[in-house]
Amino acid sequence: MSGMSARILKMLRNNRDYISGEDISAELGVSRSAVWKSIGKLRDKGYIIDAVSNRGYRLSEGIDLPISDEIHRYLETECFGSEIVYMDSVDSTNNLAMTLAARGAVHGTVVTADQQTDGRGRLGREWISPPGTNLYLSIILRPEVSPAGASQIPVLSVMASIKALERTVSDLPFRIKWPNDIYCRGRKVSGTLCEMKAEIDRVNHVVVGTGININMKLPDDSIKDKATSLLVETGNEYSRVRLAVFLLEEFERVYKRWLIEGNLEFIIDEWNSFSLLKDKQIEVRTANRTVRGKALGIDLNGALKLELPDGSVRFVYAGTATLHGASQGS
Ligand code: BT5
Repeated sequence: MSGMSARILKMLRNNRDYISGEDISAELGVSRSAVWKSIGKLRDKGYIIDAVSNRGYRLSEGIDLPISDEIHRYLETECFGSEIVYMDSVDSTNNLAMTLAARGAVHGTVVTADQQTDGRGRLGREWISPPGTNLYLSIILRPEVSPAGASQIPVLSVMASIKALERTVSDLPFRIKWPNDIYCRGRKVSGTLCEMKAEIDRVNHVVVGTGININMKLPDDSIKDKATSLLVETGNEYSRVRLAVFLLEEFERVYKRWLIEGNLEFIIDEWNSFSLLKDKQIEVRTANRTVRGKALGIDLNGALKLELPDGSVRFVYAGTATLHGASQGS
């Protein structure tokens, strides 16, 4: 947003009543037609600005786009989200974040978008990302840990997502499905895709991309029976901006604690208490095999502990889990 638009927006926000074009142009030292043009640009961005002759302009309401100005109105973090890059449309916020990270974007830089044209899930799967409804947010992290240590970050991010969801709607039964999905009443409401650029002993950067279905009506397609949204579950709409703020605040809190503690011990019990799979018979598909057993919860490294039929315990570091005998996504 241009400097003038931002200053006009600030004046409108600070005045509950109408403010005349004359007063704005005098305050900013610009012509009235320049003021008019900037008001037009703000409207193009989605701000609803009433204009009444002889009275002037009034901001009717803010907008619910996860743009920097809106998020920064509420955000109380040290560095998560200190820089926010917003796109009306992007192939994938993770792609853009990886590019920006490679060009040196600072730790905590966030990329958000109104829609993704090629939103990605894990293993090349698709993430349905329509405009005007959901949150698509990627954050660039530069942890000073080994690549193995960085693989614990998805545990932190999914915990941040579930806390952000609970802050938004306190009475829905959100559950974590290992490794990084959030379900509500048997359907997926959020997913996270973590990507990393590393050398053998050193992490360059990690990008954590989270999608949360907020105001999406169920699309009439392949995910209809698997997905849900806060709107579908409650009948109410929720602010994408506020959810982005909650997510960044919760993520920074848990991330800072993790850096101090040096492992996941502080979070394991809480994570397991949210687990959809704990103590259930499940099936985990890994890159080259399918393992069945009873899920015992996660360990210090974020691996899933699985009790096999012969009583031995196996640690699974990556894969896709389903409840045994249930369809994918249960
Ligand atoms: C995930 O993958 O759940 C990770 C999703 C990460 C999306 C975010 S959005 C911001 C950032 N930018 C990106 O490009 N990605 C990240 P996975 O566990 O592989 O689940 C993918 C599966 O979920 C698909 O195969 C569908 O079955 C289902 N799915 C697709 N879109 C969905 C949606 N909007 N809601 C619920 N389920 C969906």
